[in-house]
Amino acid sequence: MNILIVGADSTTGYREFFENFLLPNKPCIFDTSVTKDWPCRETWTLNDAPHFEWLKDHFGDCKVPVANCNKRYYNAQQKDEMSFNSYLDYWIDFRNNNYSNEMPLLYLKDWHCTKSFPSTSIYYVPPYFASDWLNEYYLNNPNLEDDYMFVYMGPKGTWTPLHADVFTSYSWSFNVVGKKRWLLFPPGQEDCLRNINGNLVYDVMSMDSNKIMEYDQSNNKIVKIDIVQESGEIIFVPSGWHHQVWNLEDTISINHNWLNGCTILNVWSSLQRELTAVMKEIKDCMDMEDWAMHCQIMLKASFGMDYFQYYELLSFIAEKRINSVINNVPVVTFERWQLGKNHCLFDLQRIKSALELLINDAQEREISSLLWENNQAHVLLQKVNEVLIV
Ligand SMILES: O=C(O)CCC(=O)C(=O)O
Ligand SMILES: [Fe+2]
Repeated sequence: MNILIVGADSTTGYREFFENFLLPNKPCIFDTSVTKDWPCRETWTLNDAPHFEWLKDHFGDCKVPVANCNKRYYNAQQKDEMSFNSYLDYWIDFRNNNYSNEMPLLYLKDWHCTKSFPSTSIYYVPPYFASDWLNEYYLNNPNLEDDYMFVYMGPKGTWTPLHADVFTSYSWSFNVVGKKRWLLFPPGQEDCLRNINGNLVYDVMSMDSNKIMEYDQSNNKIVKIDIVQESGEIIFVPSGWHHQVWNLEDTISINHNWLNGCTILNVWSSLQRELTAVMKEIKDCMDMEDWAMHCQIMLKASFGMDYFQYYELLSFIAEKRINSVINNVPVVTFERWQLGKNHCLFDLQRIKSALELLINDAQEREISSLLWENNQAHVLLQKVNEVLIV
């Protein structure tokens, strides 16, 4: 059963987006009006195709991560590094060879282009995505040398297997040029998209021909959104929605993974579920010294984040919001947007719930002393409560 995606444009207000999409966790597509003054729409494109010369001149020498769409590596595609110049040479060659099956199908993915070229003006983060704790945390901690702001580029036919985003985060994705087909499944529907071993399928098209796209094994209709995103449009992918994506033409896109107060408890549930799974997997070694620490290391490897980092993120955002409310100064994100007092109080409410859940869980698992010396988490919770009470 196809559900329709709702449209939005530059007249959509932040509050409208917050109430209609962020809080209810529903996808939407913003039309081209939102991105009309973005520099990359001019500089990165020529005659509705990638501007290969410009891209080579500006970024050619750097190394980029490239996935081979025909080589599976666990539930993703095998990735290697190559120089951007060689990747573009391959792409030009592939186009000239009419996208021949004889050639590999290479997709440049998860490239931290803005981080590598901070002084090149490429795009502006729209106001709708300004409350982004993940990138706020990383951009303010440059020593961590990471962020969740990416560029994807690939010829017609490149694709991304079925997945939900890292940490159950949101993503927003903008087509600089080209078209993408998105299949989006609301949370829970992924249970209809498993193979006989209970693992998520890698490619939904590999499932029992088209039938699986309409009905599951029990003959229930599968709910999905099947949509083509045009050049200049932005799609908002909500938290925990599984999706598979195809480039229908030569396509360049820019995307961020992000999370905030609306979805932090989803992130928490996934983190907690994953730790439980890890503990179960290695319960045989429970007597081992440092077992609890070992579980955190495995959690970091499988989920991308452990309890230490989750707490760091909460505490960083909490301190910034507390400072903002007490000193009456807005929080500025992406050097552009100001989060006012109400926003900060909303964030603190959600951080309070998240901290309470974390503290209780750590107590139940008897890992509080592993996570915190001197009761830091309680002290932070107390500070948050004091600001919320005033
Ligand atoms: O564009 C793609 O190939 C995948 C993008 C994606 O999965 C996302 O933005 O969450
Ligand atoms: Fe994704």
